[in-house]
Amino acid sequence: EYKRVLSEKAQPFSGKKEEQRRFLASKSVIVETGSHLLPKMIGERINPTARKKLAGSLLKNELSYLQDEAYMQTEQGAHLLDINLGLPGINQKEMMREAISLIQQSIDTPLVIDSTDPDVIEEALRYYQGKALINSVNGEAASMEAILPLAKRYGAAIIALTLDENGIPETKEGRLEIAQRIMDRATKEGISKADIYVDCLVMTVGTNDLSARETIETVKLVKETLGLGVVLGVSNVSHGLPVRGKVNAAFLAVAIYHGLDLAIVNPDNPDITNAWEAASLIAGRDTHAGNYLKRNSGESSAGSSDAMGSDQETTDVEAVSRQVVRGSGQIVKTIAALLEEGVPPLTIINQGLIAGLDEVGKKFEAGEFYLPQLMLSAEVSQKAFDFLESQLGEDQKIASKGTLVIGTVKGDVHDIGKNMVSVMVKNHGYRVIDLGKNVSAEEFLMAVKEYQPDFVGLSALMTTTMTEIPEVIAHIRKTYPEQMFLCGGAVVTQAYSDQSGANGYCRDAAHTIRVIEKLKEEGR
Ligand code: THG
Repeated sequence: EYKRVLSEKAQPFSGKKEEQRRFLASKSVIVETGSHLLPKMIGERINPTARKKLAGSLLKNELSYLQDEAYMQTEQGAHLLDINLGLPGINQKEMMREAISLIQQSIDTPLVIDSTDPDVIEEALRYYQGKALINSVNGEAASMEAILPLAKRYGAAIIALTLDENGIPETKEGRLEIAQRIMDRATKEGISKADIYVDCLVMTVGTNDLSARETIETVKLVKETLGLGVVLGVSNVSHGLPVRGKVNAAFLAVAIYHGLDLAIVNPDNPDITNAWEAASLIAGRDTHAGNYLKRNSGESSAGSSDAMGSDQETTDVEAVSRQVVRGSGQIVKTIAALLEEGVPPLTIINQGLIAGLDEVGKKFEAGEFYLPQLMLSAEVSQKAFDFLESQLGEDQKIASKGTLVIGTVKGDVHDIGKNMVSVMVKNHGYRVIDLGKNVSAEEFLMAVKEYQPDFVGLSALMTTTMTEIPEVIAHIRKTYPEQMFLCGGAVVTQAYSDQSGANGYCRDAAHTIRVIEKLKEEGR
């Protein structure tokens, strides 16, 4: 059984879905890769050519430095570790065997076997427990003949370098052709397409302005036409330049946006790990910002626990409330079981859903939860409400606690805050009529006529549009002097709300619920 699963489940992504899922593994950790998943970092530091200190220790036959590097890179966020022991003057085969054995005794991180010598690669594969990644094979016949049968025999995945006896093609078409050649040969050998990662080859922008662009274009082309995984040795891009981290980080971000599966990087560099986190989020590869929040807020994402199967818990009403807090997709299943047991829907709503939302609201106000978590909980409880409604007969419909007409005032097109309020209020058992954004005073008036709401919510996010708030209130009160108003939005303050004649100022979605309940209490 696997102790940890570093990967996520397949998840929605606007880009093209891969045909097959791809995995690499140690004996206890599986890493799933894919252009819609978090890109995975391969720690590059076990490489004596580039790191003189490591070279020195290996020449003295000391492996403790190597072991420390393996451990530290894992701590710093590496999902995989590249093991390169290419150093004149050492018995590489023997050293590889010892290094693999030592590392996998103490560290769970799956390994990437980096050697040009097929004998060394085979020795590593024999001792490695898991699904390794071979770094690498290239388009030369001799390389393919030596490496591909090894990959097949040991069930390993391969990195396919897009170069051959003629060197590195300048253009993306040239590199694609080599990738295609290696793929054809590998599949003939019985290797799955899911086990091939194409290295599109990074060259320094220090000598050619367009080299990084060509590599990114190659990534796009390989993904589109071959549907293979893609890997890049990121730090090559800045060779010969000062302050290399800046260049590496920007390049990594662009590559991540275009679907890079694996990045060979130094995870000790915050430029790199920051770019990795943020670019993954921007690229839509970090579900509900789970990874970003985990690394930047102490609280882990609500949704991330799903993959761990921790939702298999007792079915009681408190479980529903915990699932709202966590944003668990299992909630409908739990509610179905509770209904089956005869628990009344209203109990599920009040002690489960609403209790959970209150908790989320508190965490948000305390700064422990962030917007993506609030959104996720709102989505999950909306799903739960819809399900509960669908299970009730016509005569049993849940009585609404009241009606809110809400909209963003004229001239203002920012509606994220308003949308949050809308969902939260709906989830608390109110009917919500959302008029959208850029809503005129006249449109608000028409809605009041039609729905006779308990509250009208006015949202404004800009200083230039917030002056609409008192105008709308005055306009409607000409016809409905008793109408209650709520207002809020980035620039709106309690003082401005009072001055505008609103009945309640709402700081955020969670606060809105409290304001509404208080106004209702007072109205009785
Ligand atoms: N593709 C594939 N494999 C690769 C590469 C690639 N393996 C090797 C290399 N490129 C990626 N690995 C490293 C490892 C260490 C360093 C860079 C790349 C490194 N470089 C510092 C430098 O160049 O300034 C040296 C620092 C030092 O001397 O300590 O550390 O592209 N498939």
